[in-house]
Amino acid sequence: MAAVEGEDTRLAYRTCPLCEAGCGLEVTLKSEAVHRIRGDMDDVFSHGFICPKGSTLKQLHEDPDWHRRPLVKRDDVFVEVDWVEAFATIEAGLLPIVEEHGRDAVAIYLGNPGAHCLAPMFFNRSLITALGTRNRFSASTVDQRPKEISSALMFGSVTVPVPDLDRTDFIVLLGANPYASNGSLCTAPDFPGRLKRIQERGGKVIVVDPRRSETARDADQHIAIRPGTDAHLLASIGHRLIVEELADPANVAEHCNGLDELDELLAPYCAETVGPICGIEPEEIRQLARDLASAPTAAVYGRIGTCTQEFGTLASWLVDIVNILSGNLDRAGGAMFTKGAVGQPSTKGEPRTGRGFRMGRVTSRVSNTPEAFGEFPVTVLPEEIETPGEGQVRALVTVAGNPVSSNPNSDRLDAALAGLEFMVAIDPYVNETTRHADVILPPPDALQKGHYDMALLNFAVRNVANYSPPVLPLEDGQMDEWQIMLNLAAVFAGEGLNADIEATDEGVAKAFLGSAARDPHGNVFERDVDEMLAMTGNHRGPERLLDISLRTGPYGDGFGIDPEGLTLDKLIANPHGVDLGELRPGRIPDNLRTPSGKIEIVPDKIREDLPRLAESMKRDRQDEIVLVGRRHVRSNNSWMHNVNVLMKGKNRCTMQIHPDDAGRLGISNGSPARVTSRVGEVIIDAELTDGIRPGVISIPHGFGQNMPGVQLRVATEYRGVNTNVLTDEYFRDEISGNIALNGVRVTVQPA
Ligand SMILES: Nc1nc2c(c(=O)[nH]1)N[C@H]1C(S)=C(S)[C@@H](COP(=O)(O)OP(=O)(O)OC[C@H]3O[C@@H](n4cnc5c(=O)[nH]c(N)nc54)[C@H](O)[C@@H]3O)O[C@H]1N2
Ligand SMILES: Nc1nc2c(c(=O)[nH]1)N[C@H]1C(S)=C(S)[C@@H](COP(=O)(O)OP(=O)(O)OC[C@H]3O[C@@H](n4cnc5c(=O)[nH]c(N)nc54)[C@H](O)[C@@H]3O)O[C@H]1N2
Ligand code: SF4
Ligand SMILES: [Mo]
Repeated sequence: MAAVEGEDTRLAYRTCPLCEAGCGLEVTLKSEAVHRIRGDMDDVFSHGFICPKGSTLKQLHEDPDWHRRPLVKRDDVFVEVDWVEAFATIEAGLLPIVEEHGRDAVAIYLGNPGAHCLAPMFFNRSLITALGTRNRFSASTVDQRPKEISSALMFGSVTVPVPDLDRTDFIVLLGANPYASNGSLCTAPDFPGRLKRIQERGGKVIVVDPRRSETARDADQHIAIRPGTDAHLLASIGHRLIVEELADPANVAEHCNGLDELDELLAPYCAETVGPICGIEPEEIRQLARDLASAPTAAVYGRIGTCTQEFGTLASWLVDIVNILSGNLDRAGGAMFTKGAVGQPSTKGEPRTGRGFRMGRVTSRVSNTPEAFGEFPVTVLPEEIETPGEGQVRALVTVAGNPVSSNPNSDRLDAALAGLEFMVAIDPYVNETTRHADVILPPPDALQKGHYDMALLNFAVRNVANYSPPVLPLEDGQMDEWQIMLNLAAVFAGEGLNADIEATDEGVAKAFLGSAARDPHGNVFERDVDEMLAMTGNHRGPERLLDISLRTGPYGDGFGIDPEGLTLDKLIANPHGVDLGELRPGRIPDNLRTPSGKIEIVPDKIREDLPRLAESMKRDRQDEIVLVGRRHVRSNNSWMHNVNVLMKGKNRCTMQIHPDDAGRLGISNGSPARVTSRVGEVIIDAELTDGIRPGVISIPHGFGQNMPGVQLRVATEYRGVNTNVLTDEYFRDEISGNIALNGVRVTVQPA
């Protein structure tokens, strides 16, 4: 914080928590009120870049619908109460359910903003442990779970390679539209600018997307693929690289198990067969393989369109397979591994070995769906609530999640939530989901919380560390998010309302230190926990845990061993971030955590699922109309539609349809259309555009706040519908159980 201009004006710096880009913001305050927010020109990573959402931390802070005090529902109406009463209501409502029906009767759902927020990142675990339920769910299974699984199977931990945007000569983006999303599982502020610079230095950008997205429009080549067929395309590229002897995985070959199996496994996917399935000319597939192989460096990158589809895990796996075959894995300009400052699994423990990854240790009660990473896919949440019997879910806790909007078959889930015996939400808003809650515990807004993008900086295209302290203090009556979480955990654990959360917090800190001190490969092996704890000074809560994680991480000061190393105080002294340099090649094999110490090229789960892919080639897709999603830069999943400045302009919640389809179906531009799937129906304005492939319609998600009981005065006025009324919880990726939001079969008629 530096003093500037007038006496009561000050500047503060804050990393934007809204999306994965993590842009640096410069906040100008006048008389302690937010005056202006713009890009921080001195940020070591974003250099001033900002999108239209970044400055709206001000509007979020001032939003009258963002609650500051707890809400309790009485006679169907939410009333403000103090914190003691809120926790007492939870104790009285939830504990009897646990006593009578056991801990599995309470489910927990963790939502997306929690991955951008320090308190949930550090203390979700405490909540889960205190709840002791097996019924754990998160937004990960409407998102990136297939990629997490494919990489964990191959590399032994969630070690996701990212395209080396700043050095690559050739990038293929599948199912990603970073011009709107600003990137995902690839943290890169100003992703669009980084793509343009690839072209400026003579490189090529190829976009594979059923829509001519904003990113596709500026690309050198756009391949309008049929939704859900990316795995076929990638298998075909892999096959081509092998048969034309273009494959050259030399740099990692000695660290791979099972490379030679690929010849046979990919054999069915010759371009002639696959072309008509993907709706791509066979020669275009062959040429793409050759271009990939001949580019000096190249990276293939797949995101939400390749994950949230029928073959999500196979497609995610094949992205890495093609990068390996083309010789671009773990190489400058290729697909590389970030080394985050807050220890990733791939920088902890013994290098080149580990326990590897296992899933399915338990299966869900109703449909026997396997867990992964301790969670069941959300696709089974409704059946777990609806189906009577021992272990039935009767209560729900949500943390930063809006499943009624973001999960498939929303009408079914919405009805299931209405039937719960008790529900608690840690959430600022009364929205589609939290209107079902009995108690809502609102966290402070982003400007009132410290921030470090712990999860996403592990997928960054540069190694960077940046911490932002809170810009504004809590108001009277507000509680910090981590204190909300620890108080709630105490209630769950039966410790009542007078639990000593300072002691719990210290216990967690000691556990962190203890685990670091037990790692013979770490930098504080056998050090004294109390001595290290004392060195964390006055930091408490997530800040103290962050300090510990930084100091015991790969760039850490090791509690005094390396005075140049990172500490939280060092980050506080560097408000524009600390640049730890470009990604370095040669991370393999040290970052592998498979039992074999090798990259498992064909994990069993993958081998078992490949026949399903082959079988799907027989399917007749000719007359289908399928649904895909899209994002807009002024929107953020479901929860920023209450920000007036972002919602201005023409209706964005439209059904994009190709004019040929529209003509055949009798639908005209701007007129309402009725879209029907196996599970539901919406009526939505049609937008005719030749920027979408025939046979495909696109509807963005996150709209449809106009439901009884929702208290969002801007969002409820917006003309939008919830596309997840159409998505089908039983149309999912086999291995992960992740929802297939893209490629959903629908019928379209004039309304
Ligand atoms: N059809 C379709 N559906 C999709 C997608 C799609 O592409 N198409 N995308 C999917 C993806 S990728 C994702 S990640 C999910 C997101 O799914 P969810 O995480 O379930 O939903 P969000 O819309 O992100 O809602 C976030 C909730 O967190 C609250 N919130 C905001 N800030 C905070 C905070 O600081 N603390 C707390 N405690 N709460 C906060 C908001 O009020 C809101 O209720 O949606 C998925 N759904
Ligand atoms: N402005 C904004 N930014 C966001 C978000 C937001 O809601 N708004 N959400 C954030 C979150 S939680 C996430 S996970 C990321 C997601 O970031 P991205 O993965 O970039 O997501 P989208 O922008 O939805 O782009 C997905 C693209 O996939 C295409 N697609 C659909 N089906 C298929 C298919 O089968 N194959 C192929 N090849 N393409 C397909 C769609 O047409 C679309 O253009 O964005 C994050 N950033
Ligand atoms: S791109 Fe993402 S991180 Fe950057 S300002 Fe926009 S919302 Fe914030
Ligand atoms: Mo997401």
